Amino acid sequence: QSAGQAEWIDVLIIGAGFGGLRMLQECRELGLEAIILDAATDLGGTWYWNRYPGARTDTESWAYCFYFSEKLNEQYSFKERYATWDSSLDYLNYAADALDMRRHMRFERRVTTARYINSENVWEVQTDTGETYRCRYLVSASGVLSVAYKPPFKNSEAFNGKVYLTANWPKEHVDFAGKRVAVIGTGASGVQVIPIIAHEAAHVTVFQRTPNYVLPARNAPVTDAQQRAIRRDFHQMVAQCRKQVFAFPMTDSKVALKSVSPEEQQRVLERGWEIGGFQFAFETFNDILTDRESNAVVAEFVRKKIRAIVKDPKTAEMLCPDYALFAKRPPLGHFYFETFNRPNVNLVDVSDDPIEAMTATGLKTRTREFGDFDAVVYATGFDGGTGALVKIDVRGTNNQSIAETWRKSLQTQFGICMNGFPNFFMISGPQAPFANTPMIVDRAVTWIGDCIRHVQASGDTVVEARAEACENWTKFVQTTMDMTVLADGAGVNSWFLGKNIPGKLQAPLFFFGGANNYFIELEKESGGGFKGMQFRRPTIDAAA
Ligand code: NA7
Repeated sequence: QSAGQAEWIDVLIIGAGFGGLRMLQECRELGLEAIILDAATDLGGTWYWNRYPGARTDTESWAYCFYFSEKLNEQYSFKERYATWDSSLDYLNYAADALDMRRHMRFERRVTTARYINSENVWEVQTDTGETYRCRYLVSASGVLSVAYKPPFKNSEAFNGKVYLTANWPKEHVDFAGKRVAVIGTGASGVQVIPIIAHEAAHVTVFQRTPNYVLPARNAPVTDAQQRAIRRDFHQMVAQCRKQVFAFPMTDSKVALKSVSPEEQQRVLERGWEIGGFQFAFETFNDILTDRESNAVVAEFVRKKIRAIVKDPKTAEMLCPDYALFAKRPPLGHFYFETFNRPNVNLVDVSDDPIEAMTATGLKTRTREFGDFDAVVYATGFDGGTGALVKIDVRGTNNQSIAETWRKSLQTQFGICMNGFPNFFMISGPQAPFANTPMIVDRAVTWIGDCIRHVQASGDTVVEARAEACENWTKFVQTTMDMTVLADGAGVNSWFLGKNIPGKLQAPLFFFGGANNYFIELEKESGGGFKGMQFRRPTIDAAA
């Protein structure tokens, strides 16, 4: 297809999840024509794909929303403390209809290439359906965790039973009744799916490589009184999220664990454990992520809880992590540890005896064989942060590819834009915070909108991050990471550091200096006239 047949659009957005929809809204305010392309058959992003039983948010539902319209949320009823995947989809569908967004979305189109043409200052984008688009601004809202990782076990086709991936769950109901099921992986997805499958299946064997600090979610229905309070306190909630280190609707403790007696430490932690959720980590003490000794006290508290819940001492020990709490992302559990007390559930530790191959009836580790399974569920994670964009052939000013660039070094300005890739923005790109996603998205999109307004006001048409600004942000991402126990993730396959994907660049994929501080940095940059950005006219190609 020649460029002559390309469709022109001011802004092309990749991905119809929270990020894409929020960006569409911003484009309207900017007066720019925008469309969203998505590979799925419908909107939803993460919540379109991750429809496994038990999938839900780990952020309170009423704070996992669009923040730009109080009215939008006023007319919506949040059902539970944590929204299930279908409730999240319901909310996104409700918002898309209420804001008449659907006509700007095109589905079943996977973006395959995106090329910046210097002389024309346009992005040319192609899809797997053979369409070509040309746009002034290209915005990726392709997701932080959208490319599923399935370990390449030998003979993976050999298994005769059913194979499921939590990150690409079938739309049809999967019936596990009477079935013998293997689940591989005990990250946030495994922790959610295991208790539900265990209720239904004849037997579940859980293959665990690294145990996790699973914190009790303490889910509950939202009562009418709570619903009224949610509506009444909307602005307070938004302000609270903006001030919190992970953009959650909670207030960070001002007390250091070290500053109080051991008795007081236990009392506060007990209370946090009862409240559940990430309040356990943030509303209790303020030095859990930064002080190794304080962290060790909390880690031991969780291990004691695991030993108290899980009746078989050997299983309990296998479930106890021995690294710093938060070196890996702690999942929220819905009776996760209790599940191991069921007679139809057993745990297999594969940390020193890795899974190597599939067989007709199950799998083989280096020294053992496990068979007799009707189904294998992979809950084995994602190629996080950079995965989705690396899959697209994105090329910047010198025809350099994003994948090649990131193989050598990852440098961005706020995880939003890069040097050498003009008029290209990422929503929740690598080096942005990993936190309450809709809030990170909201702040990033506000910044992108302001940046585009700045372009429009300046009379220039090209904007790109300065190399020096990207270097500075990258250093800041590393320094702040090193100040926390998250740096310990290097030893425990943390996907925060790219450690879970063989051959991937090992670097912090996220900014952990605090979502609250991130928002301040964004405002400083936009309020100060975007000093880290370069605004100019298009480069005229000498050969043209
Ligand atoms: P995670 O947190 O990356 O979990 C993946 C799990 O799969 C984890 O327990 C891995 O063990 C395990 N895994 C991966 N490869 C293997 C092999 N080869 N053998 C055995 N076990 C393996 O992904 P999730 O989907 O659970 O959660 C991702 C995020 O999505 C979550 O934090 C939320 O924010 C939403 P490992 O720990 O690497 O030893």
